[in-house]
This record gives sequence, C-alpha cells and structure tokens, in this order.
Amino acid sequence: MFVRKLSEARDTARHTKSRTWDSVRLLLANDGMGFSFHITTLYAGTETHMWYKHHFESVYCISGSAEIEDKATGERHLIEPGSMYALNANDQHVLRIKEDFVCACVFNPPLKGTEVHDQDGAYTLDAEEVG
Ligand code: 9YT
Repeated sequence: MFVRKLSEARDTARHTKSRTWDSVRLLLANDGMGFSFHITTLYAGTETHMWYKHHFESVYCISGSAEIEDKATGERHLIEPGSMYALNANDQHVLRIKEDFVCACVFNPPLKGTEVHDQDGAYTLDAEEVG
C-alpha cells in the first residue's frame, strides 16, 4: 500500500502542463496497477479535441462544468460535478469548458508519464504495448 498527496505531486515530474489543461498523474504505468489515475484541470473558455485511439478513459467531474460532444454522432452532454463519462469506443470528442473543470481520470492502458496530445488528440503507444 502507498499514499500520495495531490498537493505534493503538483509541480513535480508527475505534473504535465499543456495549453488548455494540466494533469497531475498520481498513478502511472510503473506503479503496476494496470491503469493510470490523474487529477486534471481544463481551463474555462477553452476547447480541446481528443481522440484516444489507443486508450479507454473514464472521467469523473469534481468541480466546474463542460460540454462534451461526440464527434461521430454530434451528441452533446453537459458534464457537471457528480457526472462521469466513459470513452469506451475510442470516441473522437471535444470538450468545451464553461468553468474551470477539475476531474479524476483513469486510463487503460496506463500512461507512462509526460504524454501530451498529438495532432489528432491521441497519446501514442510504445512498440511493446502495440504487440
Ligand atoms: C479530460 C481529459 O481527457 N483531459 C486531457 C488530459 C488527460 N486527462 C491527461 O492527460 O491526464
């Protein structure tokens, strides 16, 4: 068993910062859990296009609010505290942030550390993960 504190992980190698979001990755692949676990903040007024082609992700909203749009269907949902969304089909999606959006995210397979989105909004896999 081990314990980690969000406050102690901020501004360390676990804290990845991008233009529209930052993410403190509290569990990573090398923790051996089979998933990674992040506390992510997306910034009010921004729009982020994502397409996790190689990962499943679930996101639980802790605070703030955002609209998520499924790019395949055009369906839109308001995500507020208490709601979770699951990208169970490598869904191409866009998040439009209304108020700073703090969420807990789980990725399978786990991220390794400092991944940021590529031009398609994906995180790449290493050769051993592709098989
Ligand atoms: C909600 C979301 O997907 N944000 C992008 C950042 C991601 N959760 C990460 O890399 O931690």
